[in-house]
Amino acid sequence: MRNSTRAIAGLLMAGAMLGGPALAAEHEVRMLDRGEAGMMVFEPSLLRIAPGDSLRFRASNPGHNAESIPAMAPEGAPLFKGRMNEEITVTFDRPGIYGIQCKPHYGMGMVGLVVVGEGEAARANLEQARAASHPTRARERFQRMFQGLGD
Ligand SMILES: [Cu+2]
Repeated sequence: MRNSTRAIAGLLMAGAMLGGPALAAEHEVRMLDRGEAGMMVFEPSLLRIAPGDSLRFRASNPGHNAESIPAMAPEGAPLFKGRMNEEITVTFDRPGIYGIQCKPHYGMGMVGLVVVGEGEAARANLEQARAASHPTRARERFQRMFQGLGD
């Protein structure tokens, strides 16, 4: 057990040093009636991930779904749409900015922002994503998330 753990750590380190595709990570996002940021939230709501990583949306509370905001997706990126209470896993292969919404609570600001990749590739659709229009609560939360990007 200890040896295999060490072997996996070694592989991860080798991948990181080569700058090549390391093992893709899966990040958990909870869909909550109440979180640290208030009512009806994805938690975390702002994620920076690597191309090829996945998000798994956990139905921590019932009555939510996760789906794309079409105006906030890189050119040519596939859109996704989970059903109510569905724990979907979405893989993000294409660098760029992605907006996520819970359809029934979009108007209450239940949105998330995912940045895939780094540098220019990740920012290719930044202005377009920033310019997307939303209901007031969603717009306010997105503004804070974009500020959180720090660039
Ligand atoms: Cu919701």
